Amino acid sequence: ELGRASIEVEAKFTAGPDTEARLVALGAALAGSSSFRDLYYDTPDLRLTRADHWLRLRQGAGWELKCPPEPPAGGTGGVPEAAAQEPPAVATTYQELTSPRAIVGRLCGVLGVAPAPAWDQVPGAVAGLDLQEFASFGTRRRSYRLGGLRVDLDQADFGYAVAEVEALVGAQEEVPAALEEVLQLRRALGRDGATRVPGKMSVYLQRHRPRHYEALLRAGVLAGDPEPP
Ligand code: V4E
Repeated sequence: ELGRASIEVEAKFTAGPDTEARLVALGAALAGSSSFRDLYYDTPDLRLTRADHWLRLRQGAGWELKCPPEPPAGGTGGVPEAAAQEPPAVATTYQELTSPRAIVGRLCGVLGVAPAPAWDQVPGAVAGLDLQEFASFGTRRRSYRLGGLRVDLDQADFGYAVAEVEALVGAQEEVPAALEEVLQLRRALGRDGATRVPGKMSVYLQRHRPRHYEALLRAGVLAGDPEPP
């Protein structure tokens, strides 16, 4: 299972008027434009997102769960306990689950309940686990490809633009090399330096769900602003 895991290494940055020209100059090709709407779900007491688990229905793509990569079996060579508690860094690593069985299994693990037979599809589990929508927003995206990297330039419909460099790898062992590539391209494109750039969700919650946002700051899942807004 872990060998086939889809692990996403990504770093956000602030795009400028020259970002796309820079990408093309570096040899990147426009891979496509898309528009989609994401609906995000959590328990009423926010147990999924406080555990850094992000369940969403992406229009046109289906259900996805973004969550921390599972610790390797055996318990050695994994991320030390302390590192798992650290606030989000400039680059993040998430597993992206798309199969209903994997999604529901992971949700039940986090919530500490046994999967019910009726939860073989995600909507059944969403209803059964009393998950409720807490965020909904649309994104217009332009995607570039450069070697094994993807760069997404996102414009969210609540008035926030953010870009990200992303690598998709199949196994934990490939993460360090991918991380280096991602950070190198981020440096080449952005003016953010070592500054963390908030994702769409962070800004959405801050503006529209301030209590949820505060809860995630306290849980160490989201990082506070490095400077006042
Ligand atoms: C993982 C996560 C969230 C879920 C949304 O992930 P994000 O990559 O921001 O959205 P999007 O639309 O770009 O998804 P993609 O199409 O790339 O799959 S919301 C918050 N997190 C955690 C998180 C974090 N703590 N800090 C940063 C910089 N990013 C994500």
